[in-house]
Amino acid sequence: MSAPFFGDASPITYQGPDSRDPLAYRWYDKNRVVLGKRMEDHLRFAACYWHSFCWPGGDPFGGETFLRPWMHMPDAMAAAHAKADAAFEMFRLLDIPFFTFHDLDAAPEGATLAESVDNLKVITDLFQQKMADTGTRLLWGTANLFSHRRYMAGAATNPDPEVFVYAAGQVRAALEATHALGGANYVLWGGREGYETLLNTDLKRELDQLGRFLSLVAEHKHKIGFKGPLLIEPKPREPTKHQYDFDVATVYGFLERYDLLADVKVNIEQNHAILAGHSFQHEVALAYALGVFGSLDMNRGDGLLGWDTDQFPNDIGEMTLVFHEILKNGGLGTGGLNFDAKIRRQSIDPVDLLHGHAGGMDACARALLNAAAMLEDRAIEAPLASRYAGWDSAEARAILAGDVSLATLADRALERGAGPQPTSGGQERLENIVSRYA
Ligand code: 3MF
Ligand code: MG
Ligand code: MG
Repeated sequence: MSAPFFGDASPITYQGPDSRDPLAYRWYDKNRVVLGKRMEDHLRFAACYWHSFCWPGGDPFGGETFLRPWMHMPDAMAAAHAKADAAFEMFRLLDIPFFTFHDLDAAPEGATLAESVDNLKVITDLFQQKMADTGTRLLWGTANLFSHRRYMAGAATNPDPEVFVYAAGQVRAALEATHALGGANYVLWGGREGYETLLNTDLKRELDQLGRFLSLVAEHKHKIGFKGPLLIEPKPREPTKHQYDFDVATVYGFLERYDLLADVKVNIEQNHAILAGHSFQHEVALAYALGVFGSLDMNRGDGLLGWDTDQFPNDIGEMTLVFHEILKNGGLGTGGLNFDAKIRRQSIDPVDLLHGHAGGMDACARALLNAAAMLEDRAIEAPLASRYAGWDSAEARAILAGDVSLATLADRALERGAGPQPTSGGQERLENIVSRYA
């Protein structure tokens, strides 16, 4: 066991809204019961391995700023152990119930796939032991099928079937590691599953390849008895110009075409929604409406930047609307709130990681409370129900049930003379209601 990475930092605890302690929870009180459920069980927070423990702080114009000790150790497996020590130290200090990781975040890539798989097995055992010691659980695991140059033209969608085969090797190992650790879900983000130009891309073939790959993963999931859903993470672009998993609606159509709806749901991320030209609330509402809501990556973008900045969330207004969708649809299910978030490049102190996560958790807790109050008062639900009340009549229900022909409706419209009168949508009134809560 190496020296504590976070020095003498003490565990972060709930101290109430009036606390002046910069490292305290003001709203996140994990045992507080909200709408019949403990806050911790509503929110199911997860810290991700990659941004906090694998990213060195580089950007396109400059390299490492963080200088983490495990990034400068000659023995890659010893470094993986030191990294795991720091990660579990952070989980404990935050009292965060879950974590998430990619295969290559946890264990180093070997000279062959067999070596990489062996490395992952060693670290899976280490995780198992650390999880038993601390009670930390795994929200999801995943495989990195986008960083290595072999994947530059895609993993499942690569023009070379050998790359598809290699990706299958990586995913089997990562899925089995996730299963061994009791993971609640398994994620597939298609970072390179897209294209830069159609001049060198056979789009039809690539979609078929992606459909086949996911079907294979679903088959294997059943074979090993993994119960959680597979989650696709929609994102319209970055790194590729056009990604096949563009947004929730596109992913839904894809899942339907390849008959994957029984096994695959979506993992939604705020800035991916924005990059696709949607609001975060839209993507969440649509996923629930289509029955494919899986989980959330709870980080945000920057309104002035056109790329995915993966910042810790702090827009309480936006999050209140998202939690309202979550609560009215019965909660996160097997999903959770994963901070796929990184501290800024200048935030070089270990304690900055604690500030980022604790602030994000607190912001979510506050938004949850706002949304719960709004829902309990039926503040938005009641006006919504009355707006659609006409559809509750027997006559309207018969239309939706398919019992009435177009000709019958047309004759009815002719009989009714002047026709329906429009009513106000009342948007301003509704926005003001939300402002009372958020
Ligand atoms: C990229 C992402 C990804 C995924 C991760 C897990 C590197 O914008 O959001 O983070 O969340 O690969 O699927
Ligand atoms: Mg993400
Ligand atoms: Mg992202």
